[in-house]
Amino acid sequence: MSDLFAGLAQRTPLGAQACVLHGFALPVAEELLAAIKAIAAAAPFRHLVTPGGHVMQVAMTNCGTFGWCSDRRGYRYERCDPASGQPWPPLPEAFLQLAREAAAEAGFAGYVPDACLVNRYAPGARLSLHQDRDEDDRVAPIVSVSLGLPATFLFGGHVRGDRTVRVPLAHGDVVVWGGVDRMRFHGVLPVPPGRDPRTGGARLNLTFRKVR
Ligand code: MD3
Ligand code: FE
Repeated sequence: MSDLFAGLAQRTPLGAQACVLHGFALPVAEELLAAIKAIAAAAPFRHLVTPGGHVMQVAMTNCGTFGWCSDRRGYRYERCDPASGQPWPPLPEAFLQLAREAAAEAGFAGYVPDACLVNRYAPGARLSLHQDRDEDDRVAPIVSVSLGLPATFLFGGHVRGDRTVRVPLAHGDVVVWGGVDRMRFHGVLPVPPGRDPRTGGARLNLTFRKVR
């Protein structure tokens, strides 16, 4: 990714330490999609069960040292895919580079994630309001990359009942949340129906995290 493009990316602030970098991933989008295909071939997308016994609408897989898992026993990070017993696929170099450059652009220099959760939303799928609290590091940013169908992101406060703002996210948008904004409640409204040959008609989201 060129520094020139990074400097030109349109930015929308969401909080003191959170912002949308519009189109920041567009130059590498096809490379990311090819890498997601390879990851899903080794560690297939699956619908996890929550501790409460609900099947998640979003299909998930992981790459990196740690992968996010959920079952009746709880939420946690695991070094191996419970479906295969094998380590999660490694973080592709293109993922690491994009995450590092987006974090730096948002004011977080030296970002090295150790986990990437890959979310796949079919039309109609939603992610209800939650906090990401399974990581040891509660200050390092989370970097999120949206691909495929557009969606509306809900950005809340530090208490579940706080008002939320709606943020439209399109193919290639990158969002960075760290510091004081890291523990905000957030979610995704049901993805509207649409066609997107690039992703087989889905919304894909990469979320980079620093777990340890
Ligand atoms: C905002 N994923 O996987 S981006 C998740 O689009 C998740 O798939 C959504 O929420 C998605 O947990 C939203 C990721 C995200 C992660 C952490 C945040 C957004 C955040 C922390 C604070 C505020
Ligand atoms: Fe989240």
